[in-house]
Amino acid sequence: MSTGYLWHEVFGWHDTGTGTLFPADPAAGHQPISHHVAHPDTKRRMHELICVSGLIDHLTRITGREATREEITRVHTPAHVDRIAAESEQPKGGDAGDGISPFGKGAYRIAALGAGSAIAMTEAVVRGEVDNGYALVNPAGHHALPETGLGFCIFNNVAIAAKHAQAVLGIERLAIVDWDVHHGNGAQAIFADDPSVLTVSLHQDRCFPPNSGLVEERGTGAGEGYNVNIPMPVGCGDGAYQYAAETVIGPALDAFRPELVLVASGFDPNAMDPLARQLVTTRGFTTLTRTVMDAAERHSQGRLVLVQEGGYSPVYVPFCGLATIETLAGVHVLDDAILPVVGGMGGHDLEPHQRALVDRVATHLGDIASPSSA
Ligand code: 3YP
Ligand code: ZN
Repeated sequence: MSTGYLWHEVFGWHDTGTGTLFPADPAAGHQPISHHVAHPDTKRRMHELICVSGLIDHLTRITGREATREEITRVHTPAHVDRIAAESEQPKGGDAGDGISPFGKGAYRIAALGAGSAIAMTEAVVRGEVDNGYALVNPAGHHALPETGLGFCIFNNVAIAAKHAQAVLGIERLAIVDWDVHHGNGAQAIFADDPSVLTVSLHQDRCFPPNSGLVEERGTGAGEGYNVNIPMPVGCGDGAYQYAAETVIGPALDAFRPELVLVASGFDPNAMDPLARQLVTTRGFTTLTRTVMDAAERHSQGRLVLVQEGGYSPVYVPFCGLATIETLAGVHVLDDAILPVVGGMGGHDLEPHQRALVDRVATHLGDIASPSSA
């Protein structure tokens, strides 16, 4: 068993500015602040815990590279790539596209390194250099659409890796599971009419993007049935997440039988996150990780690649990431120091309204065909 791991120091140099969600603007009442909510220190702290805990000694370091323009434009329009490149040359940088996603000078190359790192980890797994892998990239990617960035995302790292796997690595059918607490709208849109890519998003109901990620969004044309949204009600803990994993995520992967599983791994369902209202602990992330590992074992020769998305608690994200990668690697090096607090708070038992939502999603899984049943 070997697990790939990737982080690059320059991911910690992504400059998100001195606003928190909106740019600093004293006249509008937006006081400057030292840290944007998506400041990269949260992910850097996760990397440092992976090192200091000794988990790093159980992992195989994979080296990333910048994605090429050709690789990025498998997903994004040339106009989007050109705009990011041009704003990236400006002394004060620019914005990914929605006005709340600022970036500093030079961000193009950091974002290209994020996308290229997702590609590099996917190559390492598909070529059998490692069994599975975790690419701790920054900035995130899962909201980015072909023509624009959105929600702190510049390029859609996971979608770019998926297109690369199909174009270059000989993979025909793959699944993208997105457990970031916000909707995986990017992959949903990019692969909407494509039945060769199953997209499953587990997120908080209508959290972000606004009104996105409803159960009824199920893919279009030939892709109908191959997009699965699980819009969890606010206040879901480990029990609700476990029920969603065993009732929808595992069975959807069993129905589809992908050759490769990619995960958009956000830790913002965590119980201390400022940008959502879920209660998940390391127990929940461990359950999610086991669920995709077991499915990849059954259908994909274990080929599983996790790519970092959101997560905004500088205190808890490092433990969530540690537990996730420990699970991938089959080792335990350090207990979750926060679990005695957040794990004992209540809210972790499956509630009837949570069960009802998950059961409603599960009624649609019969539309997913695997190669043998197609
Ligand atoms: C963008 C503005 C409000 C919520 C925020 C979501 C960013 C994120 O973590 N997406 O996965
Ligand atoms: Zn998120």
